[in-house]
Amino acid sequence: MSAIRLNIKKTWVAGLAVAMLLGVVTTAQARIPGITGNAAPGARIFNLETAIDHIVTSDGDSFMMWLYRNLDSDPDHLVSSPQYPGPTLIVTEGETVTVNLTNNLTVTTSMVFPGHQVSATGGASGPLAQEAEANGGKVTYTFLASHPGTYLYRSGTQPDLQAEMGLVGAIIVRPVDYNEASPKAYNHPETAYDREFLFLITEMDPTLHRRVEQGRPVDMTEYFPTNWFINGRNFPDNMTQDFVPWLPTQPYNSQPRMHPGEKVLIRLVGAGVDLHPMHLHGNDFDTIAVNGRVLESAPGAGPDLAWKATTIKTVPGQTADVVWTWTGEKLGWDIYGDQPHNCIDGDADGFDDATFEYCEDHGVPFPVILPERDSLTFGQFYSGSPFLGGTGNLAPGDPGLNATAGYFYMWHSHTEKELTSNDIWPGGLVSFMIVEHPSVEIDPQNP
Ligand SMILES: [Cu+2]
Repeated sequence: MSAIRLNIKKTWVAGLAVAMLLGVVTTAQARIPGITGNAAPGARIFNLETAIDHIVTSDGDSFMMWLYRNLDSDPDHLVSSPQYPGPTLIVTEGETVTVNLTNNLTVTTSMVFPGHQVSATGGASGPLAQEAEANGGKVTYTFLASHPGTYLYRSGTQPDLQAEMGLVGAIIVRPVDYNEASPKAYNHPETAYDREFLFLITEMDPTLHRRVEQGRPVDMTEYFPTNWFINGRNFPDNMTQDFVPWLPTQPYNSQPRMHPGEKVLIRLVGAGVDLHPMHLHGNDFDTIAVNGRVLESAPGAGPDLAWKATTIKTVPGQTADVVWTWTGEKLGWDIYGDQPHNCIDGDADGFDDATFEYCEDHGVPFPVILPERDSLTFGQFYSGSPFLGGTGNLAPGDPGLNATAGYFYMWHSHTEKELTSNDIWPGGLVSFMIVEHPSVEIDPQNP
């Protein structure tokens, strides 16, 4: 823990130094971790296998899973484990996508790619898709990534059971003119964003996993989930970084961070069997697309931004792209406190250009007197358990939990039993958007 804390402090100091040196704010883009496969002219080829492995949950439990594993080398992160969810497949509009699946499970499986016209070779035909035999069967699926957007992939063989067992993942199709320095979700300027995050939502019934592990029959009419996941992790595990070694089969976090004034794209994927009303505190958002199609009143008109909401249902099998921002405007107090600022005159929109500070509130004190740090007795975590963090006292002046002094907005399911892991709080469908001071560097590879 202390090493992590030190790194955060070093990052903060380095970010501040860079910002002061340049006199500007760095605008590096956060991106969603995933795999881009093997490129061929106009094509992307992915090699996946299914495998049995285990995940851990935030209440200290573990589950046997059926998972996808990337068989290719990954230039960014060497994920050699099977993973929950499956690797996020990142392709570009117009590419022909090929997925070569090898099935190492003891049951037949297959893959479906909703929203795409798929052809398949190998295996045997099943009710929904071409199926790979148990113990080494192979199928090749091919489709054209015809539209940019956010998509789901999952098992097409007994999907109520196999998707629950872990055979799910996301596909991101970049627009044909995608530019990492000024990204857009779709082929329209009003779908531009500064940072993007994926929230793939699933749920899990512990009893079902025990029965599968023990080879006993499963009755899906008795399905009763008590664990909920964002990108394969429960809260608070989802707030730690991507690719931490202690979660080898759960590589992806769901920790949004931003600077004031940035546009944040959230790609929501309903990958389970239940509806989840996801509530993004802090501001209304615009829903710009559903199922990889822009919500526009005429082709090419761009998103119709009339649908403002604070809560969106993630619907099983459906995806939605929402854009959220936060500026601190008209809060009535200075969000930057005694942090460095540069709000001299503001400009026509009332914001300082460099920091996005709302100038009218500059210097206005927070309306409540906060306790002095020395009056607070909590440490970074409960000390005394190797499961809950380091032991010992915080160093004098250590700010503890919120080392970068960001603003935390809870983003969570409004079905409040889903804020637990098997009836234990904290857990389930919770994350926090952290709004960081502009001088705090956000690692674009790993927010
Ligand atoms: Cu709430």
